[in-house]
Amino acid sequence: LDTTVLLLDLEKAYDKPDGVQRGLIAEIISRFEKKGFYLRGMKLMDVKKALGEQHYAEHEGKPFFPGLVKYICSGPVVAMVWEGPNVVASGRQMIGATKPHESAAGTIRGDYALTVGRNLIHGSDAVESAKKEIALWFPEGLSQWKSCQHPWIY
Ligand code: RTP
Ligand code: MG
Repeated sequence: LDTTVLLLDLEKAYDKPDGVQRGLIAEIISRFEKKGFYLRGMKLMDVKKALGEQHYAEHEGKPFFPGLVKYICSGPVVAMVWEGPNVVASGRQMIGATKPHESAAGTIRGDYALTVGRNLIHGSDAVESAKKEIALWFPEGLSQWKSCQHPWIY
């Protein structure tokens, strides 16, 4: 089974409503639960600059990099690990395109975000990136808790 890391941004944006003010945490978690994925880890945490830079290292040197790191470090995030068949690909579909105006209606960004700089949620873009990101965001490891063993639910 694949796993994926999702970071729900809870930043208090200066110029627009944010995840906390709009109460989107439960909504986003609910979509992944209803799809049938299995929650392996979740925490609310502040993000230090070094972690933000490491997380977005692939974008270092791009003009939006400093602002992106500042953004992810500017408030607490909810870091989650979800598990299930093809969860990386499915998760990216559920999140929607990077630019909210290109995200399909029905996706998280398509339904709740307006601009690329405040697109609510990160999702690992490949199984390999997910492995690295799980190590980065959950150095303490994941719980081995299993919700149930019914074969039709993960
Ligand atoms: P993410 O990594 O956050 O899940 O987003 P993504 O894969 O859909 O997009 P990616 O290309 O990895 O970009 C990472 C984040 O950088 C910000 N960005 N800003 N101003 C810009 O042109 C620009 N381009 C990207 C977005 O917040 C994007 O999610
Ligand atoms: Mg990305």
